[in-house]
Amino acid sequence: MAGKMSEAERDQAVQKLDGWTVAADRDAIQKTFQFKSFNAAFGFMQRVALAAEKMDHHPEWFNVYNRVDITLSSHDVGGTSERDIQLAEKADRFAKAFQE
Ligand code: H2B
Repeated sequence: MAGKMSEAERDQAVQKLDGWTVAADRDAIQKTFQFKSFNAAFGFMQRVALAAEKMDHHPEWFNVYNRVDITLSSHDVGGTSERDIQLAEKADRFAKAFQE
């Protein structure tokens, strides 16, 4: 189980990700994904859900129509961990497939 990242570690890792930012009000990372349709958004969510379940690491998310807001944090360590970064990278990869 990956430990909590320091602020510096987290900020550096987030900069390497595509479009993810640190949440304003808590130690978490977030990104808004936009798709062409609800179908594409929900397809993406299903793909992320399967990966999340496999990792035993689950997103906080909100969907309306073609938009999916995702917040990632590691509740067990009370902040951001390497697992959040890994899930963010996976989400980015899956999103590309549903945005083509
Ligand atoms: N997801 C996230 N995002 N953070 C966690 O700390 C976490 C989780 N813990 N999914 C897992 C499940 C924990 O509740 C179980 C008991 O391992």
